[in-house]
Amino acid sequence: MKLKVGAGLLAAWLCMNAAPALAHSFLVEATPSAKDHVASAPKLVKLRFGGGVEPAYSTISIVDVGGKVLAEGAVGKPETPRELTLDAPELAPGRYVVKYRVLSSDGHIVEGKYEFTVDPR
Ligand SMILES: [Cu+2]
Repeated sequence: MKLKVGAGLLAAWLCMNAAPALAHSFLVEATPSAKDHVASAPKLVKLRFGGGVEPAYSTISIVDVGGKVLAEGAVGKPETPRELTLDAPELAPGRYVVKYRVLSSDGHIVEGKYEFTVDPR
């Protein structure tokens, strides 16, 4: 039993550290993207992954610089199985962090985060 748990943890670790060539569902495109400066606040965050993801077991959050979660959730559509979106609340100018933790169709959890900035008008 102990061995089984250890093997599971190792598999998860391997997934998160493996090269993209191994086809796990890593983030391949994001809107707004990392380090983006956007003139007007985005209406939603859209993440596209390299493989299918399971919306029911995935979460995207928008967090302010103080660590406060402003929005959380993940919406997927059957016609775009590699994409997840999250509606954004009204965002004042400033820096924000997008965090994601998604279940890839291959059964692995993929997580990460990045920052974007809403520029002052
Ligand atoms: Cu994987």
